[in-house]
Amino acid sequence: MSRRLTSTPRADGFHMPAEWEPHVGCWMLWPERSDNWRDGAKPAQHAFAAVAKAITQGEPVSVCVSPGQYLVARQMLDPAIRLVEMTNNDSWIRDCGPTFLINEKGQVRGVDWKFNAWGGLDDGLYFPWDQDDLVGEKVIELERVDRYAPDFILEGGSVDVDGEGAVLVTEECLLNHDRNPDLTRGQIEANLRDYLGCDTVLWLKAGVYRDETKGHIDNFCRFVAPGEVVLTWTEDRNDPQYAISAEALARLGQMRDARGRKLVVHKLHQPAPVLISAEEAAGVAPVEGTLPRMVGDRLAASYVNFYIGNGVVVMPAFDDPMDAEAQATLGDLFPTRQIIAVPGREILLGGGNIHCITQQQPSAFTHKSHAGLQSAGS
Ligand code: KQY
Repeated sequence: MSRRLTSTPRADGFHMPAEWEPHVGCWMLWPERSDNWRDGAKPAQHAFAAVAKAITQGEPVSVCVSPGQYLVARQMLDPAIRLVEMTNNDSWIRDCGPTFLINEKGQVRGVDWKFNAWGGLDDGLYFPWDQDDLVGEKVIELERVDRYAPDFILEGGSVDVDGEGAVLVTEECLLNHDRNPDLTRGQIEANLRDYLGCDTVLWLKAGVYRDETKGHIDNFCRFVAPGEVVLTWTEDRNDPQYAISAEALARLGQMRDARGRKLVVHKLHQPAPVLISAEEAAGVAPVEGTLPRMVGDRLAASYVNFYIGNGVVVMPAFDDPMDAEAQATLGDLFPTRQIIAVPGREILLGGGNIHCITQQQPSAFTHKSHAGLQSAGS
């Protein structure tokens, strides 16, 4: 059974662990809408299947799929992957799914945020989003964990935690008029503290150039260890990304995390600009209310959009000379994990990448704080 709780995770001793902590599994949603994914979503489905297969090397994967796509997905996905029938509007479970929390006693709970498709009626990316808004609650119920459901619009890709009290966010996203226009910066910070169990909110100004989420941190700057972050980077001063990343680097240099550490910043050089081709644009069915895909539009390609799974890091590749450098950097940062590069262009064409289509479920019983109890046999 899953109860709706009216207290807060912070008051109850729960917090969001870092992504590199152990997982019991990973959740995904199956893409199908032809107004966002080209060619009836077939190329994207192959890309999602490759991501799911890579993650299964270290943890079980559950893919939620609409009734009409069940047999298609079953045939395309590795047999080890669990399929769960679930109505949806699109496939970005990082953003519409739950955020799982843990406590020191080996318990897990979920936060079921409100979701408005990255901007609601004002400038959301599609309409409607009502089924996506139910995904968090449904996943939490399937896992039979208790649920917090704050009156707060938040996408999982707009926050990144170190599991030790710090959360990274951007002003471009969290303070955007299209998310929680009635809340002040202070009230938004209070919600992050209360529902992620964090102490320190670290604000960057903006995210990746032309990111349609309007500033998601998970495409721009992420924790890779306590006190260490990766930042998307370019040396090309004529690229609009340069000023954004340089400004972030300066801010990061002034910050201290919740434990008082200065941050070490690792640069991940972006690939050459990825532009939508004529063939790609022609493959998307334009629908009123869905963000159109126009020839020549630049996509927010970034290597920062990787998933940290048990034993693996799954990163997007763009068929670019920088792919190998990014893979080597991530290998240095995660020396105990296999770095698996999966083609990311088809996912990027839909507006995000590997991190955006995945949602980890942490394992409280293997959490470091619980290790003593475990070895004592309880
Ligand atoms: O987290 C993301 N990057 C999701 C982007 C949504 C795109 C919808 N077209």
